[in-house]
Amino acid sequence: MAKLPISEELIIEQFGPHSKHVPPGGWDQTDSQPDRRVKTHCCFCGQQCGIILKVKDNAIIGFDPWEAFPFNKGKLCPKGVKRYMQGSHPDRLLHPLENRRGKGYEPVSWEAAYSRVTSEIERIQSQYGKDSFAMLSGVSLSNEKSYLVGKFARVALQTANLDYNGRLCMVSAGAGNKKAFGIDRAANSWADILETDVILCAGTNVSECAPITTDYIWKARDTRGAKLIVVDPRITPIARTADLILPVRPGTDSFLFNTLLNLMIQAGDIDQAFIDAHTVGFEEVKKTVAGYTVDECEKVTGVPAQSIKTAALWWGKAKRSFLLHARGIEHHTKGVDNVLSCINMVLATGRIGKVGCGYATITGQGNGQGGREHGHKCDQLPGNRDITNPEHRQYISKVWGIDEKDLPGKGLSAQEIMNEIHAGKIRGLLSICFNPLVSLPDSGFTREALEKLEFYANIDFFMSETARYADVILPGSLHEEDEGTSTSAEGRVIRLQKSVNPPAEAKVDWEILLEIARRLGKEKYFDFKDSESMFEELRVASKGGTADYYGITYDRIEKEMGVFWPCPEIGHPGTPRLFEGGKFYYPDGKARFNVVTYKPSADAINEEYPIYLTTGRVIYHYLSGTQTRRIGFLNDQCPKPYLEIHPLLAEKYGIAEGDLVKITSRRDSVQLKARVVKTIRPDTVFVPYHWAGKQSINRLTQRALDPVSKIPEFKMSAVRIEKVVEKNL
Ligand SMILES: Nc1nc2c(c(=O)[nH]1)N[C@H]1C(S)=C(S)[C@@H](COP(=O)(O)OP(=O)(O)OC[C@H]3O[C@@H](n4cnc5c(=O)[nH]c(N)nc54)[C@H](O)[C@@H]3O)O[C@H]1N2
Ligand SMILES: Nc1nc2c(c(=O)[nH]1)N[C@H]1C(S)=C(S)[C@@H](COP(=O)(O)OP(=O)(O)OC[C@H]3O[C@@H](n4cnc5c(=O)[nH]c(N)nc54)[C@H](O)[C@@H]3O)O[C@H]1N2
Ligand code: SF4
Ligand SMILES: [Mo]
Repeated sequence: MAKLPISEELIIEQFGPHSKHVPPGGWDQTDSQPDRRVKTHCCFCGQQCGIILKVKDNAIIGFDPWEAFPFNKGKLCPKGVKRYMQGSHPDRLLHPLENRRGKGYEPVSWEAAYSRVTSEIERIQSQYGKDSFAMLSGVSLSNEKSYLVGKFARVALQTANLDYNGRLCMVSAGAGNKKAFGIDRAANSWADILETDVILCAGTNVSECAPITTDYIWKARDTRGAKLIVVDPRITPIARTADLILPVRPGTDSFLFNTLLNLMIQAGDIDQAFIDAHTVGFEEVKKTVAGYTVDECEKVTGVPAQSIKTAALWWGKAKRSFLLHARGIEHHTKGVDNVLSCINMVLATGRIGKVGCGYATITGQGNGQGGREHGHKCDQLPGNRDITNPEHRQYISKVWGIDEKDLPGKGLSAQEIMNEIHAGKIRGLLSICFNPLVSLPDSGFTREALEKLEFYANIDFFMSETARYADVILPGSLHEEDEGTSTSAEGRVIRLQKSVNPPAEAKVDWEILLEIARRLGKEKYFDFKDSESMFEELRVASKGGTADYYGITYDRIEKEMGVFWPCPEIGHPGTPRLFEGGKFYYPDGKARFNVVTYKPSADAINEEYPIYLTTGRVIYHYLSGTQTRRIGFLNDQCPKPYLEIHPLLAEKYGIAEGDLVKITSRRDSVQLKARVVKTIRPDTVFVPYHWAGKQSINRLTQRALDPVSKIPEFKMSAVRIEKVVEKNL
């Protein structure tokens, strides 16, 4: 049944305007003395900076730097500084709401909301089968909640179709890491960045997206003279301080990395002893990369030949090196290949598992690391176990007290779930901590899919754009309203402390899931009284898996300010640096080389669509923007998306700074103002993605997926542009 989502005006009328918000006690904090100071972590990115929240009554009124926390030592970026202003925002969802079909939303009792949710789950599943009801989750959630969601979907809903928003984020890196190393985590703590000589950042806007990492890179440069190489089609703030910029054409990274490796092999700059002792499969890779020449690389990637040679020389001759990458190389239909081509280079030079030598993908969301380990991925069970592996299934079934036959198998990934909703095969959806209407590609398609759902329940603390399509909205908890653990980009498991209670009738997220499970008759499997009891079960469930948390306890984390997994026993010190002594996580202890051959993007450039569009982030906003678009200061710095375009390309189309430009892909068009900058390739345009509706760049992106990781190709769409002549009104 098609539903009429309520209008923007109605939302504003009911929930108040965004961003015009003054916290209790006003902006001037000098009059308000806190009752308590709570040591916890930032709710936003995967750096998980330590922060001290100042609490008065049941409100966060400010923060202090937590200088003793070893990762950020008190430093914070603008989002961390302003995050405390969300809690008392007038848009905060305070009561369960029910959609009155075109007449807006009405508050209902929890009893009414719960009974609607459970009766719809039961109706849809009995009519169309268990898998016709799907669940989508997110990794802004703690480890405990991620674990609970995995168990809830498999045991309470008994559906195979559970996936998470990390599918749009960490999965190419995850699949590449597992294939090469047998484990999926940054190989080092960031302490090794400080000890290195060459740092290569591929497809990561470090200064805006992982701001504290900038500090590590700059320290290595200032104290050791470390060289910085940046691979990015844009000259981002970190690139402006680089020694060498490789301005790669979007989607061509594997060509570049294969060529770099070829040059190093030719120059004898590889570590044959390491390759022989600790790896498998080098000869095949060597044969393949032999076909990747500098001249060809220059043509395909657009990077000048001399820069390619310099990069190979610097990396090749270095004694110590550290490679960091993020979504710029991962958000592609061959994201996993791109990751593997980087890892091949790291392995061939043997610079991993040693002081100052390493490799890491920079995680995205707050719990982008822990959230990809404990079982809310469609193919995964806790401890990064495989849901198709009979032994893994047996082990987890035993921990959960269920019969292995009742444990669902591998389900569909996030985009595939949306495809099946669109096809009318999945009829019901429960989502928590995910805003797919803004964050999935091809949002016209996502909108059509959401309209087709027979029943949709959404757990969030704000009315996200996706929540507007829900039949029932359940008000959940902000980060500071619950406790638990999270795992940072470094692989450090840290403690989140509860600072305040959820306001009005809002509830802690996990309480909502436990109550639904109880009403579905599955209470005995969900006997949790608090986050710690969930963590205790998670420890056991992860034991013996590659992501082994068994030796980590709440107490230990607090005393040690974080523990690095794997940590298989209570007495184990944790593992800040993986692969020491060349020991990898395959039964034979060896790492795997993987043959990568360059393949072009799924969205071909041609005369009709001659320009590369890539998308990403700005420092002031976070993901789909539901949170940061509501924080006045952050929103004021960057209130709207824009089209970043080089002067040469702008001139070709008669576009000047501030002009309105229509951008059209094979899916749709949007109109945005031009920002003419010299810091981007002249064949490429960039748009940040944090906005919804007419301003959403995901109207233009494509649904094509990487065949292994199932990540969408956010970083490359073929588009055309034209100047819009604005009428004078
Ligand atoms: N301020 C802020 N910080 C964040 C977030 C946020 O929303 N806002 N989100 C967090 C999350 S979930 C994530 S995943 C991370 C993302 O962190 P990043 O991956 O660093 O950020 P992005 O902006 O997505 O993309 C990074 C860079 O990739 C480049 N790029 C585009 N196409 C290509 C290509 O084909 N090859 C190469 N080599 N580079 C390319 C872009 O120009 C961009 O500078 O940030 C985290 N931190
Ligand atoms: N074009 C383009 N699209 C992209 C990307 C890109 O680079 N370009 N990046 C992709 C990436 S890397 C990512 S990670 C995704 C992110 O995409 P999403 O996961 O959809 O983005 P979020 O804004 O984190 O949405 C999470 C929702 O959960 C809510 N939420 C946050 N914390 C909690 C919590 O603790 N409890 C509950 N109940 N709700 C919570 C927020 O209010 C928000 O509505 O977007 C992807 N989409
Ligand atoms: S770097 Fe990330 S974790 Fe640190 S304050 Fe900024 S958003 Fe928060
Ligand atoms: Mo992400």
